[in-house]
Amino acid sequence: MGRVKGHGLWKTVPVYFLPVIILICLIGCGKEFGPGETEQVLTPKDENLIVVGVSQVGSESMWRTANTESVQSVFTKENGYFLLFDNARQKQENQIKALRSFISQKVDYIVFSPIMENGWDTVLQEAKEADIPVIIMDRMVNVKDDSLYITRVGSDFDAEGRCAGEWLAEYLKKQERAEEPVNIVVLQGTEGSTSMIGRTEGFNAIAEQYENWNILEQVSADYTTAKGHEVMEGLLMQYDDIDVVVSQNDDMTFGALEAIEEAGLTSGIEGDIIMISFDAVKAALKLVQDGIINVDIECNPVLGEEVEKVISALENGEAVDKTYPIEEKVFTIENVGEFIDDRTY
Ligand code: GYE
Repeated sequence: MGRVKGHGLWKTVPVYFLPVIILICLIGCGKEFGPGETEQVLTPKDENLIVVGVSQVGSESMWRTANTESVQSVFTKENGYFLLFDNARQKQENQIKALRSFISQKVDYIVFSPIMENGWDTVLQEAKEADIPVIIMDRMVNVKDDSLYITRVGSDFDAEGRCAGEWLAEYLKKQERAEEPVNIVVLQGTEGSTSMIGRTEGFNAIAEQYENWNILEQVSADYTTAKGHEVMEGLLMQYDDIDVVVSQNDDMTFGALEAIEEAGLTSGIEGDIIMISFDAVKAALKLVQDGIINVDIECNPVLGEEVEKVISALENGEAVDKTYPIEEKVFTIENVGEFIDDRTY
């Protein structure tokens, strides 16, 4: 009674130990990690590896996948690193959990791309108290004390938004539509994220200069194709006179293009709607080449190498800058041919 039936050792194992045994097996066998859970560090110190905890936003877009690959290809054992990678699946609470787990595992560095700007003061203070340098990648944090992070490696999203506005102004001029009323809808990225805020503010700063530009709506579609489709479908039902769609990433653009087609409309150079996109992943550049997307503002996801340079500089006791700007281009049918073959993502 009260014992597992069977032979040998099992006879001596009390039934109430079973859940513990199952748990040990699960921890031992599992390779998949849920949100906030990270792979266990075994003995990286013995191997003299630098332990880097990376907290990623999610896998919402092609840009994000390319960014993840860039980080994973740099922080390898061959390069002297032990990478702890966590995917927060677009939830800030998962990201906070991941950061706390990195702190308790005493990683050497934390690298993270914050889902949204606000809400990081406490956990970053904890990292600071644990003496763990934090490097912000891609989106930014809004913290009172900027000593809570060492540096940020990422794009100037405001400049990207301005590029989109400036391109539109030039395009309308060339088309001799500069004086006509222009109705614009904006598909925004994840609410409260730096890339969404910057691209919105940058574009609006240019739009304000043109009285005939009329922004009908700015709606978040969370940087995904599914939401881009859904939001665009709604907008097309609401308005029958949309001239321009500004979609803050390519994935939402793909969804919006589906909705436009379903509504019996066309986009691009010869189309009914001018399509402006951001990121410039290869699949979108093909659509630029085909004249379906008018312009794609580049946002470079290949940030791993730059982040690694910061860490090696810190390892060598060198000073690092507070920001690392990234160079970016604007792609239209005129220049896309020169670049598309080299695009790896
Ligand atoms: O544009 C989008 C992604 O923050 C720059 O996030 C990043 C954005 C990127 O999911 O595709």
